[in-house]
Amino acid sequence: MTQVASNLQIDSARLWGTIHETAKFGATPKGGVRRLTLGAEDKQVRDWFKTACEAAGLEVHVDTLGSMFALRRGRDMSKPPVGLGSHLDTQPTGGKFDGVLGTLAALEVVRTLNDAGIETEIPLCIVNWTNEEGSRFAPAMMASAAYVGDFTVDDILSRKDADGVTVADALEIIGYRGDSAVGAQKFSSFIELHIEQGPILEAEGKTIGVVDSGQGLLWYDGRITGFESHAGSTPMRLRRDALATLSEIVLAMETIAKKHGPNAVGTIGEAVIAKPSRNVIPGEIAFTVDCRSADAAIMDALDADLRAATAEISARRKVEVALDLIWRKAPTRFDPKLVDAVEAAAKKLGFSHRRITSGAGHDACNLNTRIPAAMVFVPCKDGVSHNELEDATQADCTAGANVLMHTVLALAGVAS
Ligand code: HGY
Ligand code: MN
Ligand code: MN
Repeated sequence: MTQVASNLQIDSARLWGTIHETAKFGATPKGGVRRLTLGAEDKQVRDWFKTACEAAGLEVHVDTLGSMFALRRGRDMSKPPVGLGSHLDTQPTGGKFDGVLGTLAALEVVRTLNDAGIETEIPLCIVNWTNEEGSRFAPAMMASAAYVGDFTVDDILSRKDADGVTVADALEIIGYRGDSAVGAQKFSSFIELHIEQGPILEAEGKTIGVVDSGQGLLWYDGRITGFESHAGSTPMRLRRDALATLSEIVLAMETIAKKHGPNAVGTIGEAVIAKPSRNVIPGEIAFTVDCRSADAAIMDALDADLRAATAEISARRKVEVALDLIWRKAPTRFDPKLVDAVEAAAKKLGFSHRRITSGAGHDACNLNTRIPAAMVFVPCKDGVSHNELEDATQADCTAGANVLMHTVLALAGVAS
């Protein structure tokens, strides 16, 4: 690698500036970002991103599910590019860094290589994956899951949000139903920079997380059918109360996750009473469950225990409970050679680092089922994410982007 390349550093102020510039698309009063996938704010940031990529000399194409691919030519265009990037959509109470850091750091890497006049041996391709968050449309990491064949494109296009809008409609409305076939863009490898979204790196005073594994996920749609009746005249012993039933299920989920802990978590993140009224006993509730573990056997145990608990609660309360497993993502073991490349870059740049498992799911976890992939983590304040208070330091974001860049240069090679 040339001396210039070997000592290359990204432009910290420029990266920090782009993170805060794009945070205005969906900015919330508490300093967060609400940018639900394929909504108006997502269109704004996508348009911004396309313009910025083209200004950096990249060829941008969009696939059927709206994922954006920005290609930087290399000396040997016969080789599939090294992929780098993440996502620009956020949670309803999202922050400035989840997904955004990895996508904009990828752009910063390209801008830095352009400034230095460095051509890589094999091409690079920046990616903004559609709907990583899975909040508006399930599942999470939706587009990268379709890219690796976990779901058909038609199945994903038909997925509906709470208002009955399909993914296909939403893509048309914002003008991002692209021409490229899903999966057409090939990669030799994929590296994703992301905030840790957990407390470990900050607690240990480590700058870089060398991510070697990721939790598996189980997502369920639940439906409880009890019986609406008068809140005043129905004796307690005759009630079939859907919300009281759900309350027991929520506490059972917490007990089950703790039983299989520390390597297990469980959350009921959504619950909707069909026809709420203060003086009617809730009869019908839709809810969601998110269970995770880095151990496949624990995932199976979480599933078995949750089903047993809901069956017992349902029978005792004479209330119907349906639990539909809509998504099972196996635990991730990232490609060892790529993990080593990330670790070597962190070492070379002199950053404190440690191997770490990702508690959150990421597009790189899907990519890793088909091509070599790995991730770089940096700390976030108090380990908080999926919260408007999400925060990270400029120094850590810069360190992460430099590790990303030097990992990518090691994988892509430097032609000149
Ligand atoms: O749910 C996740 O782990 C990711 O933030 N979508
Ligand atoms: Mn993310
Ligand atoms: Mn997220």
